[in-house]
Amino acid sequence: MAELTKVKEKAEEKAAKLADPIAASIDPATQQMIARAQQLGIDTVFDRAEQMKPCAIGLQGICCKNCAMGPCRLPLPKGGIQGEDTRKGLCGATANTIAARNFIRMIAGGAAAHSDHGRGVAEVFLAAARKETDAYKIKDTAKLVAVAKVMGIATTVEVDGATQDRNLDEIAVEVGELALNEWGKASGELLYLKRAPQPLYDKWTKAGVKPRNIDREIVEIMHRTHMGVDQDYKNLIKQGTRASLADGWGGSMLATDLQDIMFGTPYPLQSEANLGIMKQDHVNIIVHGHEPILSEMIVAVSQSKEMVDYAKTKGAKGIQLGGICCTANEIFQRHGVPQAGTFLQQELAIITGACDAMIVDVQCIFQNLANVAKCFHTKLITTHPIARMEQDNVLHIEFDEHHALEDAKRIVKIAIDNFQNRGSEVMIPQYKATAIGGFGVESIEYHLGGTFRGTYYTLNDNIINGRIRGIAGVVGCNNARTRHNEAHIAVVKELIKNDVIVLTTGCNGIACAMEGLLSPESAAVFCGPGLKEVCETVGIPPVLHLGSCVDNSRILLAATEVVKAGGLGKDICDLPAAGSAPEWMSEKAISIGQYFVASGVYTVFGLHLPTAGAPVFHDYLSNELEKQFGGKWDLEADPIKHAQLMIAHIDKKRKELGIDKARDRVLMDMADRQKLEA
Ligand code: SF4
Ligand code: MSK
Repeated sequence: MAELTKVKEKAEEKAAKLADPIAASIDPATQQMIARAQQLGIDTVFDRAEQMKPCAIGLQGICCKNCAMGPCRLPLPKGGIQGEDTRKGLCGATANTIAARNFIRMIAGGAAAHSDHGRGVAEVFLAAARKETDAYKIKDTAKLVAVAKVMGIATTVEVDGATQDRNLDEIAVEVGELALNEWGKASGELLYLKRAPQPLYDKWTKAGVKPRNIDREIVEIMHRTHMGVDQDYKNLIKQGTRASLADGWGGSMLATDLQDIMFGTPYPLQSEANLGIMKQDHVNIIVHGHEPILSEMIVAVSQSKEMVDYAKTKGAKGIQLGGICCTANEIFQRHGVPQAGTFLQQELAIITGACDAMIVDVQCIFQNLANVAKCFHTKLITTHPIARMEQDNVLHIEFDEHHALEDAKRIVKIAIDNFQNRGSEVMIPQYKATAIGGFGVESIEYHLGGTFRGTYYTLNDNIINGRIRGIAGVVGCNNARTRHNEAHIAVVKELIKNDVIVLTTGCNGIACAMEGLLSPESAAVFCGPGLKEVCETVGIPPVLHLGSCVDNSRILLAATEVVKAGGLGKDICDLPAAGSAPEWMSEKAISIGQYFVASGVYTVFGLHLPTAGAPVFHDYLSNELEKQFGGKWDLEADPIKHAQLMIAHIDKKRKELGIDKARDRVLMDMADRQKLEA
């Protein structure tokens, strides 16, 4: 506790700059834990956001540090640009060039993160297919065959004139090899681009943005944005588009498919969300990060009788597993493991004093976790070779698919052994909500599709008749520069109130779970009459949880299925649909935003965009991209206006499709029916 005293002293020095817990989050568990941290003298991201303000020039995307003659900073003149924009860096780079370079470097970072995750999955998949590991298996053979067909792999053979199913092991090896090849193949284009509606594929061809392989597009961004290379913001964003498509229709989509085949395609199941899922009398293990390669093994081991019995020998009643960030989404959608919290709650999970181990892999992990863990008994364990921490209280246990179960056992055992070391500083906030997760392209088809048609017919029908006004994908992070979860929840509630069904992933999914919006009962409370009727008839929540950040690819495929089912246009951009990231913070969000836009989706971000300092480039993202792909970027920090922009776009599309009148009729019919019932 010497460490705790030291941190307390430091925090006292800064006492004036601590966050106001109520202003920092809408979530009572988070408010309680921020106050608890402050009482213990431990700083959290909420306090640090008070103590350090962002750089206004960087925020607008107009600082270049791509060579040692800079950083060159190009602030907007007071009163805005009058006449010609004469701002330039030492080399002459304009604000548009600088903002475009920075923007596509963010895409490169985001696409690299998703795609490297995907590559890791593909490598483990191939090892499983070749039976080089006992820990990972091919679980969903129906999805294996479906994916093989998409990849053009034969799934049947002719034997003596008769057609027979091919050996699944052989198919799996071919799928693994072909998938892995997508990262570095020498020629051609990504295999999955053909999954898009034909008009969209044709737009990509015309614009010259079809990705050649995943790695190449990311590397090319780094080359083009090197000092003195690409100096045309239009050409720069063209490469940004190509790399983002390599993410959405490449690395992320492959990650989702291969994970589903290995770990099971999600189907709806019930769980709980928020810090209150942690239990005082259990060993609490929190898994945080992104890759299910790790978390799947931790789930398997911590649920084993051997480990539960072992926990009991140490005085615990059992093992409580919980997730943070997208790892939470992964194990929630496939196993119903509760979600402990969103991105901004990671430090707070340790500050409960009841976290016996936090196991992390890659992405969205605060380095400050190590400092917080020092104040408690918590074992912080890094597991990935590319993501280590310098602090000496962090254990590194490298996870390897060839001995994954042994690694997982070792880690879970460390957590159990640590249970007895808990101090008296335990405070678990008693807040949690019931949540249903595990929706996907397949389960939406099952719940909302026609039983006989096997398509999205019923969903389309309900959109056409106006009970469902439209579809929104609301996704993405928390950001400590705005009140935790406020915009997430306000945007989603405004959408469902207006009969827009919401598909959610990432930390928005966890925020909605914490708020009770992933329960079917929430339809009666929060939805407009049309959506409420559909949800109650089918028994689904108005907000469908589709998984983690890489699972945004499920939204692309669900939109494609809606197009295929007919009646709502010929391309994704024809649909009454919109995308949103109300509290974004990561580079991955920019990559996702760009591939949504390039797939025809009107996409609104909250907070700000790092393009405000380059109005011409900003305008290009908003208006010119729409001419090429039918989708466009927009920005609105106010959550209600943000949702209203999406609804206005949905209504515009309904009008273009000629189904705007149907909605008026349906709502009139509903009212008439209610009158009759009364
Ligand atoms: Fe400045 Fe040009 Fe160097 Fe960027 S590349 S830091 S704008 S000189
Ligand atoms: S975890 S990328 S904070 S959604 Fe995928 Fe959440 Fe954003 Fe990380």
